[in-house]
Amino acid sequence: MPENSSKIIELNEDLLENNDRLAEQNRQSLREYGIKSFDIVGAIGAGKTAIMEILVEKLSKIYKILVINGDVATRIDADRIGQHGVKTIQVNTGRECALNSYHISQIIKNVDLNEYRDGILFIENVGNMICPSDFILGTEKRIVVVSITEGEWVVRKHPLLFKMSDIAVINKIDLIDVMDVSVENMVEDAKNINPNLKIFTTSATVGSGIPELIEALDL
Ligand SMILES: Nc1nc2c(ncn2[C@@H]2O[C@H](COP(=O)(O)OP(=O)(O)OP(=O)(O)O)[C@@H](O)[C@H]2O)c(=O)[nH]1
Ligand SMILES: [Mg+2]
Repeated sequence: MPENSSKIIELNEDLLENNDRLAEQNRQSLREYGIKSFDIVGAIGAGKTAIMEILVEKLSKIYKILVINGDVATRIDADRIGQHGVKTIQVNTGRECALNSYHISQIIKNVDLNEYRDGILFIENVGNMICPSDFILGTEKRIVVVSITEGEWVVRKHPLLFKMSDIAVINKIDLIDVMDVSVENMVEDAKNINPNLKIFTTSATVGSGIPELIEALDL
């Protein structure tokens, strides 16, 4: 192996090790304040923000909620969530295709976590099925969201993200009549990749499956 390649591999390993260490610190800090945390990963346009809008609308009546939205360039998602009356922080990642634990640690340092004591932190990652696999953020649970419009094979094609998640959501179920996909096969693929996954089929448009998803957050 050329010397440069081994240096690049070492650098990547360092990067991931640092990310894991910071993620653990994030986890500890959030636990200290009794904050339940969830990061939502998944395909571009699968409905991550739409689902979070419903969760925030329902849960903000009971809990203090902080939301971090990762996006390459805009603050559209943070503004959408902000309309539901909760505090949102937008992170623009520029050329980076996922949030990492450093982004979250910087926010945790600068926010008064006491304001969210015993509350909830939701983090929406950049829409991407590959990059977030490498970077844990230090949350209690990871939720992966895909939708039937990405095709029946979207689960099988991205096993890592499903392996690293606790909850899987298959969204846009209201479009089943116009999509030639088998939701049963998608669910089966997710189960085969990770037998511990809790799997939900939802429609953010009509709200189906959302009460079951909230139940699985174990708040
Ligand atoms: N029919 C239908 N449309 C949906 C559903 N969920 C979201 N959409 C639509 O899909 C589009 C994308 O939804 P978003 O919530 O922005 O998806 P996202 O995963 O947050 O997208 P990015 O943050 O850009 O990756 C929007 O036009 C939504 O209205 C659903 O359950 N059914
Ligand atoms: Mg979004």
